[in-house]
Amino acid sequence: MGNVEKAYRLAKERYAEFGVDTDKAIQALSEVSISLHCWQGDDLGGFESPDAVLTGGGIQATGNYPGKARTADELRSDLRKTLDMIPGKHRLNLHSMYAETHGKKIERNKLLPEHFASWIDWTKENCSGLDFNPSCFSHPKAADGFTLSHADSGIRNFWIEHCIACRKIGEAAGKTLGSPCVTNIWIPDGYKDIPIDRKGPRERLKQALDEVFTETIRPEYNLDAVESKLFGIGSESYVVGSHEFYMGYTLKHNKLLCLDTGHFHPTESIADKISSVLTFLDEILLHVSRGVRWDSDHVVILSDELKAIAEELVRGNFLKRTHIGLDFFDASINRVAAWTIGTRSMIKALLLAMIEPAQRLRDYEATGDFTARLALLEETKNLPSAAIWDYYCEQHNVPVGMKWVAEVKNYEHAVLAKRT
Ligand code: RNT
Ligand code: ZN
Repeated sequence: MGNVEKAYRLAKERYAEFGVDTDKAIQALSEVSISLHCWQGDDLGGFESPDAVLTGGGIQATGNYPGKARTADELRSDLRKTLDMIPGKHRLNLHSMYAETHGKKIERNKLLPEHFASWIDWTKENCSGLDFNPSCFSHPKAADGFTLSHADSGIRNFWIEHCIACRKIGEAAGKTLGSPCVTNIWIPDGYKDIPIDRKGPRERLKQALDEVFTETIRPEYNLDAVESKLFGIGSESYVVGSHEFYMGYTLKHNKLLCLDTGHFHPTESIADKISSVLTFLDEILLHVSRGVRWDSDHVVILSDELKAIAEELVRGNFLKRTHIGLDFFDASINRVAAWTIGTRSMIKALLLAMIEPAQRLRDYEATGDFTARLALLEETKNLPSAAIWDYYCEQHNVPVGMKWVAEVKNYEHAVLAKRT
């Protein structure tokens, strides 16, 4: 028996003393899929054209670490490498600007499922499903920062058509892959400085969304989500699609609300929102990210906030109603490593939540023994969870501990370094 298994056996006994079945927990963990965002691999560049407009929307990646994927094949290769470092079966989250049009310029409002055929095939081989996003930024028609809520009906209609096209692509992907595609709409619309009219753009956005969602698509193929934001770079004073706006919209129209962990006031807890919104909504989408000061998209780490989110999902039995997507982009470190760190952290957080001595904590709470509740929460923090995690990785044939870093460095030397 190797050391990893030996350590697991001991850890399993320790957890059993607290009434936790670690075998059961790792089985449950293997059933959770995380949606990996394609855009970490190329700093949100996409493949529309080499001279694509790469800014706008306040979501530009910073850093110039060498080796960024330049083509869809390179991106898929990097994603494959990432998946090899991550235990479990996961999903791919694609943006429409990663279409493969084979040199032909296709306007975003004319995109079709065929432009994503290679992605869908690849997903079938490598992932458990595909999620999708209209790209309402990095485009001349988004240059002034407004899209679906634009005052110009021509521009508004272009983005409405784009979102409709994306829902159809989502539907086709969901049908082919046998797993519903979550198509998430995020728009950058907002003002840097104080607006006079906060109402008008919101009325236009509501109307535009109604048009986007006119056609009913079967939920076993496509699920619609909308993503709010408090502010962005260049939209500090006003964002049309605020939390209250989309909360209202999703409740009224039974859509999925997307909560991005970087899109709230820095002291707000996203974990605390989950049980509130899921009291009224059927399902939600999470964009797990890490806000640092004004940036909302640092690589996810095993922070208290991440742990709290995972705890809420497990404690509330919300995993079946929550689609977990990642949303960060860092161009200052190896991109495959960034993906791997963020995804492994998300899975670790879920594992920690699943091996929490839940019953005992609930009993303490129910009997009003808040002293023991706090004491056990603290004692739980350094139970030997690392041994469970290592064993989980080993069981799933992915590198244990820092071994994955060595593998990613090899990949960097062999593949990434050759991209100039
Ligand atoms: C931007 C949103 C959005 C994007 C991706 C690329 O603030 O978080 O989700 O990051 O769609
Ligand atoms: Zn997001």
